[in-house]
Amino acid sequence: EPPPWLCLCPRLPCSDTRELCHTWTCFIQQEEVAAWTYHYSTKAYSWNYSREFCQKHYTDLVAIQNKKEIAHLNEVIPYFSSYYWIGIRKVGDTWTWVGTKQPLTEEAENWAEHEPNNKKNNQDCVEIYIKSASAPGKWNDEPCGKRKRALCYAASCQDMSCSKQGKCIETIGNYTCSCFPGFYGPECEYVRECEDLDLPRQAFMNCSHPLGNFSFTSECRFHCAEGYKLNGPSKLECLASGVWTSEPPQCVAIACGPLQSPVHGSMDCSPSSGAFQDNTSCSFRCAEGFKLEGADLVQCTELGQWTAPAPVCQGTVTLEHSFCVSQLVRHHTCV
Ligand SMILES: [Ca+2]
Repeated sequence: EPPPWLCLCPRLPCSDTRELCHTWTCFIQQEEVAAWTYHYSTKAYSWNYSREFCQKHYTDLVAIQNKKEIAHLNEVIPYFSSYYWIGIRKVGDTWTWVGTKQPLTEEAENWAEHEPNNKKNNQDCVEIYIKSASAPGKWNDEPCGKRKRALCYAASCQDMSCSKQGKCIETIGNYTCSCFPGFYGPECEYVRECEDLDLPRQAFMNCSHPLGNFSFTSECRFHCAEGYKLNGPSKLECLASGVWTSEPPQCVAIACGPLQSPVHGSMDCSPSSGAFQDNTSCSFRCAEGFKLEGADLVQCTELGQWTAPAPVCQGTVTLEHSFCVSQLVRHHTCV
């Protein structure tokens, strides 16, 4: 991993934007100069006021990523006799990048010869010798109260960049968007759409569309008219890829369970087709010498249930109890 000071997150602590920071460090790997634009004050201020100026109008005092960035600054910023403050100062006894509060590492240092010399023991802030003849772009420690121009940077990515629907990646003086799944467009302003759903027969559909009609994160729930039941999922979701989680369900007519003709009797159903669907009715008769016990007509309701259980045909002849037991007689009255 690159040293932490390379990872500059102007708005959030590094730990909160690790992925973003990692992207920014890629600029170093790609040897890009900078991921933002530079600005400077036309008046000269103390270091503290310079920082306030930068934070008010831009992002912060510059935090330098590498030698190439220093060369770039030395090229684009004009010469000013008292030079420019940058975002390093002594904290305790350690030179620190103030934006990230990370200590200055040896490989990042760019001190002029014999600096930092801490002359008179009060040189706690750092200037950059922009366009100096003898040490262009080098650093020098100076008393913080001295007046110099503020050298600021402004990050290009803002809170609303990429419509908050993508990762904002700083480029030189601009940014690009890497859209999150489900979004597209230069600013990630568009949301992926799924096909419109046709309402299945005998079905009701209840949809929510947080981001757009039949689009990513839309959800549709289904239920069926009375006498029908769902065959398939009760809920579909539109995925980031722009397809539904599955095909829509179908509503199929509800059927009642099988009915059997009573022993010593008969059953007559209409309609007489094999499946006992909604509105089927069955009537029962018993053979000669048997009496029907229960309902003589049952119907299949819209809830898929018979209005009553199938009846039994009971014998009218009374038999001796011992005979019943020995012959395993059923459907007769035994005494
Ligand atoms: Ca000095």
